[in-house]
Amino acid sequence: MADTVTTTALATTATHCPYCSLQCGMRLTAGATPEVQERADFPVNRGALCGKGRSAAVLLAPGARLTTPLVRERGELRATSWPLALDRVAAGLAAVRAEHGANAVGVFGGGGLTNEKVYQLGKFARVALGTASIDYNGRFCMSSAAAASRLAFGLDRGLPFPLADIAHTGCLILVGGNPAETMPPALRYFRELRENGGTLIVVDPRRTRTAEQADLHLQPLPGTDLALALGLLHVLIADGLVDADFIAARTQGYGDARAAAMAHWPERVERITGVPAAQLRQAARYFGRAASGMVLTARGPEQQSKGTDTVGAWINLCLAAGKAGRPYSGYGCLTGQGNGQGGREHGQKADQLPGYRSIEDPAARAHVAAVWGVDPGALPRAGRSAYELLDSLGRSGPGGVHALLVMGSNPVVSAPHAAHVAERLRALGLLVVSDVVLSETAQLADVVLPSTQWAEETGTLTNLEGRVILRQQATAPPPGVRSDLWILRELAERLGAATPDARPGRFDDDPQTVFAELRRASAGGQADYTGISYDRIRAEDGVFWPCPDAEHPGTPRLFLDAFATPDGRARFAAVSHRPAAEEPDAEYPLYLTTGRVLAQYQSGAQTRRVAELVGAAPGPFVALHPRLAARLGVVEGGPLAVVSRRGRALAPARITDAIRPDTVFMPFHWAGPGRANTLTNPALDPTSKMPEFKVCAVRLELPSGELGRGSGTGDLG
Ligand SMILES: Nc1nc2c(c(=O)[nH]1)N[C@H]1C(S)=C(S)[C@@H](COP(=O)(O)OP(=O)(O)OC[C@H]3O[C@@H](n4cnc5c(=O)[nH]c(N)nc54)[C@H](O)[C@@H]3O)O[C@H]1N2
Ligand SMILES: Nc1nc2c(c(=O)[nH]1)N[C@H]1C(S)=C(S)[C@@H](COP(=O)(O)OP(=O)(O)OC[C@H]3O[C@@H](n4cnc5c(=O)[nH]c(N)nc54)[C@H](O)[C@@H]3O)O[C@H]1N2
Ligand code: SF4
Ligand SMILES: [Mo]
Repeated sequence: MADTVTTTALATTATHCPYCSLQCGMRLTAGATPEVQERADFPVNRGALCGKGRSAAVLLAPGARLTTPLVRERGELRATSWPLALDRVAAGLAAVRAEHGANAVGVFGGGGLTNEKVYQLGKFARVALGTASIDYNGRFCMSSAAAASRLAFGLDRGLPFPLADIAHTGCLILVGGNPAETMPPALRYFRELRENGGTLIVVDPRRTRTAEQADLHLQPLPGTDLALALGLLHVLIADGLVDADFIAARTQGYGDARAAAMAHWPERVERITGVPAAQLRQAARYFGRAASGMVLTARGPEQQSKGTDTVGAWINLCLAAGKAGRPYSGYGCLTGQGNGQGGREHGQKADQLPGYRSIEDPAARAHVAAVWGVDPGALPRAGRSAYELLDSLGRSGPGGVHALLVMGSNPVVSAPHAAHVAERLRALGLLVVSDVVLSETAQLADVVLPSTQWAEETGTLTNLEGRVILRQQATAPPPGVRSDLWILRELAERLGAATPDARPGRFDDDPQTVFAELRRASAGGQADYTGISYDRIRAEDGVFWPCPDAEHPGTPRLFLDAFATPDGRARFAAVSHRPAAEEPDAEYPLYLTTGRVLAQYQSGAQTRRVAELVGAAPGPFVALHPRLAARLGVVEGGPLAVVSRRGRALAPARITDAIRPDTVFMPFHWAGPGRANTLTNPALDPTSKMPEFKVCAVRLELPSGELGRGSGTGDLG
C-alpha cells in the first residue's frame, strides 16, 4: 500500500472515501484543487468508485464549506472567534447541567465519524458532562440487525466474512438492499457470484437496479419480510431441506422457530406478502439445495417497528439450512455509514462502552473507568435511544434535555417525524452543532463549530466487513477550521474535566494517541482492537477485529468454529409475524416506503452541495405505478402531495412500473417541502428502538389549488 509520494510538488496520499461503509480506497492529490484518483490496490473496491466518491474533493474547497465558528445573536448566526464560541458553549452546557442536572445535557453523534471521534465523544459525554443522554444516528441505521445478530450469534459484526466471499457462495438472498445505488463497487461481487454459477435472489417492493440483476425477484408489500422469511422456512421444512445435523450440533431453540414456520404455509404467506406461493417455493429450493448460502439484509427489512424480529427470522432461515458458521455461508448486514460499524462499537451508543461493551455490565464499567481514570460508580447508566432523546428536547419536567451537542448528523432531514424533531430542537435552551457545512440542523443552532473532514485529518474507520482502515490526512484544512477532537478537548478543559498532562482523563486531540487509548479501552471486549495499529493497517490493507494482540492475524471470518454465545451455539429466534405499526386504511390507503438514490447521500447536507451530483439527482420525487397514476389522473413530472398522519410533502410524480401499485416511494435526501421524513412514522422497534422509516400509510392529493384541499375531493389515494 503506497503512502505519501511526491510528484512535481503535489503530494498524492492513499486515503478513503468520506461517504459509505465500503470505505473505498482512493488517492487524493493535494493542491489548490485537490483531486480524487483511483487506487486499484485496495481489496474492497479494487479501484472502482461511485460518483459520490469521485466528486468528494469538491467539498474540500474553502468556499464550499464552513470556515469560521458562528454564534446566534439577535436571532442571526454571525461569525465569531473560536475562544468566544467555545466559551459560550461551555458556559451554556455548564448552566444547563447546574439547573437541570447532567442528564439534561445531550449529545447526538454520527456513524460517519472516525473511531477516534466516536470514542472521544462517548468519553466526553460520560466523563466531562457526566450525562447518560447520548445516542447517535446509527440507531436509525443498522440497530435492528445488530440486536438480532447479538441475540442469535452473541456478537454483531456487519459481515462475518470479507465482502469478496459473496462471489463464492451458492445462493444469496439479499433482503431490502439496493447496492447498485447504495454501494456500486460492491456489485461486482454479486455479478461474480452469478458468473460462478450461484443464484441471486433479491427481496424488494421495487424492481431496483439491483433486483434487475437477480435470478429471482420477490416483490413483497413493505413491512411483510418477517412473514416471507417464515414462509421460506416452511418450504425448507416441508421439502426436507433443513440440516438436522447442523441444527443439533450448533444451534438452540429450533422448536419454537419451527412451530412459527409451520403456521406460515406458502398460500398464507402469499396473502400477507403478495409474493406468489410458487415464487416462494422456488426461492426456498434455490437456497435449501445450494451447497453454501448467505442471507444479507439492509435497511428494507431492518427499518421496521419489528426489524429485530424480522432479521431474527432471516437468521433462522440460515441456521435451519445449515448456512451459517461455515465457509461462504452466513447471515450479514450491509452496514451503511462510513463508520457505521465502528460507530456502534466505541461508546456513542446510549447503552455501550468502548469495545462493544455494555454500560450496565459491572466488569465493563470497571475496565473502562480504569482507562479513563475515573470511579466506576461515577459513570452514568444507559441512556435513551436516538428518537427518544430527540423527542425529549426542551420538555419541562424530569427527562427533559435542554442543551444538545450534535456532531456528525442532520436530524432535521433524516429523523422520522422530522417536523416534530425540528420543533423539539427549536425548544432547546442551547443547540450546538459541529459540522463541515451549514446543514439544516446547523441552521437552527445557537453555536456552529466548523470541523475538519475526511482528507483533512487522519483517523480509523471500520467498514462493513469489520475491517479497520486508516483514512489518512491528504491535504491541509482551510485556516479557521478545527478537528472534532480539538473541539472536544477545548470543551473538556473549559468544563474542568481535562488535565493538561498525560494523566488518564485527558482529552487528547492527536488521533493516534486517542486510538492508542481506544485500543486499551477495547481490550478484552468483543470488538477488541488491541493488536491494531496505524502501521499495521497501512501494511495490511486494514485489519479485521477482533485482534487482541500485535501477533494476532485479525479475524476476517467469524464463527467457523463456534458462535460467540456462552455455549458456542447459535440461537433461533422465537418470532411471529405482526403488521406494521400503521397499515393503510380508508383515509390513508397507500403504503409509503423511503430510501436512497445513487447520486445523493443521506440528508444531502454534503452531496446537495456538489453540482455534478445535483445534476444527476436534482430533487425529491414520488415514485408510483402507472396503474395508480392512471386511476388518479397523475401525470409524469406533475406535482403531487403525499399526506400522512404526521404531515404533508410535495414532490413531482415519477411514474414507473418498477414499484408495486399499492406502494409509493420517496428518497429522503432533501429538506423543505419535499422532505420524506415529514411523513414517516416514529414507531420504534421494542428491542432496537429503530424507527419505522420503511412503512407508513399515506394518501396522494393534487397540491392545493388544483382540487379543493381538505374538501375531500382532492383525495386521490
Ligand atoms: N447513494 C447512496 N448510497 C448510500 C447512502 C445514501 O444515502 N446514498 N447511505 C448509506 C447508508 S448510511 C446506508 S444505511 C445504506 C443503505 O443501503 P440500502 O439498504 O441498500 O438503501 P435503502 O434505499 O434505504 O433501502 C434498500 C431497499 O429497501 C427497499 N425496501 C423498502 N421497504 C422495504 C420493505 O419493507 N422490505 C424490503 N425487503 N425492502 C424494502 C427499498 O425499495 C430499497 O430499494 O446505503 C449507504 N450508501
Ligand atoms: N425516511 C428515511 N429516513 C432515514 C433513512 C431512510 O432510509 N429513510 N435512513 C436513516 C439512516 S440509515 C441513516 S444512517 C440516517 C443518516 O442521516 P444523518 O444522520 O442526517 O446523516 P448525514 O446526512 O450523513 O449527516 C452527517 C452530517 O455530519 C456532517 N459531517 C460529515 N463528516 C463530519 C465530521 O467528520 N465531523 C462533523 N462534525 N460533521 C461531519 C455532514 O456534513 C452532515 O451534515 O438517516 C436515516 N433517515
Ligand atoms: S461506494 Fe461508498 S465508499 Fe465507495 S466511492 Fe461510493 S460512496 Fe464512496
Ligand atoms: Mo445508514
